[in-house]
Amino acid sequence: MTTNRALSDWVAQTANHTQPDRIHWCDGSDIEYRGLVDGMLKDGMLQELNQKTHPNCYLHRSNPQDVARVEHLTFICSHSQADAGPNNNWIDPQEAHAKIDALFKDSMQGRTLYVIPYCMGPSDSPLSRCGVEITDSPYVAANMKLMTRMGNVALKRIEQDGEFVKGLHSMGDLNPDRRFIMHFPEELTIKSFGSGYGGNALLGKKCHALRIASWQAKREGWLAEHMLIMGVENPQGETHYIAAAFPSACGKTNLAMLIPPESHRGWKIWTIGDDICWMHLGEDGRLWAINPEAGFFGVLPGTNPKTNKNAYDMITHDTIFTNVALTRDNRPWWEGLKEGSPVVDWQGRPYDGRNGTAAHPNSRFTVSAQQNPGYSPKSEDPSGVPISAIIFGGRRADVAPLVYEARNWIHGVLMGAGVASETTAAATGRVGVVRRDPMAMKPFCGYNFADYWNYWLSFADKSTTLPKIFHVNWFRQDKDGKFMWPGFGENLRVLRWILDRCDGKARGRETAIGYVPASGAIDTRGLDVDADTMRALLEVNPDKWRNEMQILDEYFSSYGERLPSRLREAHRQVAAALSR
Ligand code: OXD
Ligand code: MN
Repeated sequence: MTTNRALSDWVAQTANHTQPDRIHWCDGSDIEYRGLVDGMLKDGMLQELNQKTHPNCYLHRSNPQDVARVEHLTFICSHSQADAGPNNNWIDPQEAHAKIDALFKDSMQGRTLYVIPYCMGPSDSPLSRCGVEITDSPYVAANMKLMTRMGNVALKRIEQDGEFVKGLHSMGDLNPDRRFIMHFPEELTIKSFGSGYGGNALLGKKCHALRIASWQAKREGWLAEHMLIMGVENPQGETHYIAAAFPSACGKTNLAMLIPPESHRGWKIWTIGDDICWMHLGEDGRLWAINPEAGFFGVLPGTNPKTNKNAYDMITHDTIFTNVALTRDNRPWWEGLKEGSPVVDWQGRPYDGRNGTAAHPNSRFTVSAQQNPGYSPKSEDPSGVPISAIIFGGRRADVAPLVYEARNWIHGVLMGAGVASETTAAATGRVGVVRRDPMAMKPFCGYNFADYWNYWLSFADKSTTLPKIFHVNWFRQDKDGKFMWPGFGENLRVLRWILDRCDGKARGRETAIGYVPASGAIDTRGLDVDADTMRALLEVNPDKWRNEMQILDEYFSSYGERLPSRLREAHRQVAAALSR
């Protein structure tokens, strides 16, 4: 089926080990997708939704024990434990292979083995990289068709390039005690067993495009980041591009698809990507970004025409819904939809409000990016787009101001390394506790964070035209627990200040932690946010910040001697400024 010997040998060995009934090489065609869907409708893996209101939309109900990423079962198996770092779970690669290979033995009996060649990024871009996922899940194959450039187009490139990331996946019996997501960066290999959940099973996404790619990027001189990419077009028709990192389920998809409010006629937002960003240093010293993905695997709760009209519109057809509730007329439903009401919950039980939420808090849609009304044609540009500003953000009820700007690249790396956020339902575990999530990469960096920060810092030596770095917090609350900033479309006002700062046009006020907008520098005309609230949103409280820097210091010390001295020094400077 392929001229690439390494690939055909690997498929043969895997089939021999896992003993599937059939082997199917995915070509990526629409006919093939239809066949996958029909097969799953027949065996109950998918269920048809109301085809009048939602043509070609289907519901998948996952095993209730398998609804999110499982960070405690995710491992980076580099040769040296120090290379994986305190930020990752680690097992010796030999031991890891032995452990997981034993689980794969005969695991595909009675099933079809799908070979899925995929390309992360435009298939003609030198910035793209390919992979092949072997899986026994038709749900994974169908999702990969929506999420990546999949099939013949990728196989052709693999045959030209020779190199590809190997990803082996089997559902096993979905027993959480026999579930592991293992990464072997030095071998460009992923092995994932026992979960069908997107982040654990669609191996092109978190496993390849972040964990393996972050390691590969360091080796090759680029950056693989957990960032959305968006274009902001002003009324003069000029578009500037922003890359923004937020922890999971903190609104990256909403920001990437922002609809300008009424007060901002003439502005337009273009979406390049909502989750992952690969950036390369161009000859002009700027960072050029591509979205390696071709689709969205988005969080549903909270999505409605007010919060994200483009997402709401794009998922009315040709979409796979996972773990949503159903209305009486068989339409998908989730909390925050603001229309209809559920009669069946995400587990297929009659909904009576007594068994928790109707949709799972991490219920998802999978859809091709082409369906987004704001999809940027630049997403297909092999050169990518030049990034003017990098934004870091977290979900913080307190401490972090609405927006502030780093003094320089090194300070910006400190800002990114200091990201902390309240946890969400995207991963198993408690929701709402503040945890450190540097660059929003805590679950996704494929190597030691100390080395990763050092690598980020090294860009300061390579270019003088890097993007400016900012931090935002849309989630600051007042003493009654009410969000102070309206968010959503109004976030454009903050993006405008950011881009104007990049252009040297907006006023900033220097504080110990960086520049915040000077009074009146953020346009609040027509907004129901008074001057006192604005002051509170931009407040930098020295006591709270001294405490924040102390906690960050303790966190940094867990990286020991490997912590880059430039980061230590940047931290010392901010701490000193706070004590003045
Ligand atoms: C995601 C995540 O699914 O970050 O994008 O969990
Ligand atoms: Mn994500």
